[in-house]
Amino acid sequence: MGMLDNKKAVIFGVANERSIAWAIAQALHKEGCELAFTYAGAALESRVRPLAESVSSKVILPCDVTNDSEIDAVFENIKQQWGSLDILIHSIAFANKEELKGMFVDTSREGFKLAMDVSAYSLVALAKRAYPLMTNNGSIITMTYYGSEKVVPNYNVMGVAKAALEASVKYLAADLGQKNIRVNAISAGPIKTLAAMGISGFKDMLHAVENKAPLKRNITTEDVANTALYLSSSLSSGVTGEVIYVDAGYNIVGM
Ligand code: NAD
Ligand code: 0WE
Repeated sequence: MGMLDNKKAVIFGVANERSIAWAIAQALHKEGCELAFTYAGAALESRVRPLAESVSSKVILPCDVTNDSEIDAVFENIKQQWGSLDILIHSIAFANKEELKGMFVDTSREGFKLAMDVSAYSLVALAKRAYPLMTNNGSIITMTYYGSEKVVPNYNVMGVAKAALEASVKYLAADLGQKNIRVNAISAGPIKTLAAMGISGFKDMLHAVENKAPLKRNITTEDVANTALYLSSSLSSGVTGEVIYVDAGYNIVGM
């Protein structure tokens, strides 16, 4: 008997087997949850489809979150195939590479808009379509990072987008609480995924965490997935609008 037997989850943000969203998908699957996956464009389908099929997923759909009609199609499909939805995992972020180096003051208007659209507004756009399907309570989970609250060199416009994402979590939680839908964020420490590739100094950040964090180690996607499982299940039935740190305790240390 699994903790999520008869539950249905849609997962946004698997790019490959290193993705945080993939670890979360596996943890939910182990507990008996049925899964739907989306991929961010044709180029990723060949990566995502085999992963999804390995956890018996039958609903695998394209979804670039900057495109409202693709988002509509995902939830139309879920409505047709499942009739209802219990869990939504949002594990998506994007900024142009040039915005993730140099000075924040040089952020372009277009770069700011794109980072905000993909990394923050997308949670609102997905929640808007998901909540009518969450008829028997629900849990919406997104991924954030400490750079939303403290200045992390080079995180730049992504820090501003994550601040907007975290504020959106609170406003969504306030709206959807009356429908018994909970909305929370996980603030993960740095992990070497595709989204960390080519970030200069990423290795040094991993070493800084090992030295400073109370647990004296970096976190894994499995650490994040365990907290996502808690937030997906009734174990967290009284928790909404929160940011939960899965960062080996890094954020509590002053020096
Ligand atoms: P990842 O590259 O595996 O996942 C990012 C996902 O965003 C990819 O699947 C990509 O396809 C998707 N995406 C980008 N643009 C999109 C668009 N327009 N439409 C739909 N999908 C789009 O990397 P990850 O580290 O697993 O990142 C997942 C989440 O975790 C992100 O929100 C990231 O900010 C957050 N996070 C990552 C770390 C880290 O150090 N890796 C730490 C804290 C939080
Ligand atoms: O949220 C993130 C990464 C988000 C991200 C990464 C990329 C790299 C490739 C968004 N957009 C892009 N665009 C690309 O073209 N993290 C929390 C990981 C991360 O990224 C950083 C970090 C950390 C930590 C960037 C600079 C400094 C620290």
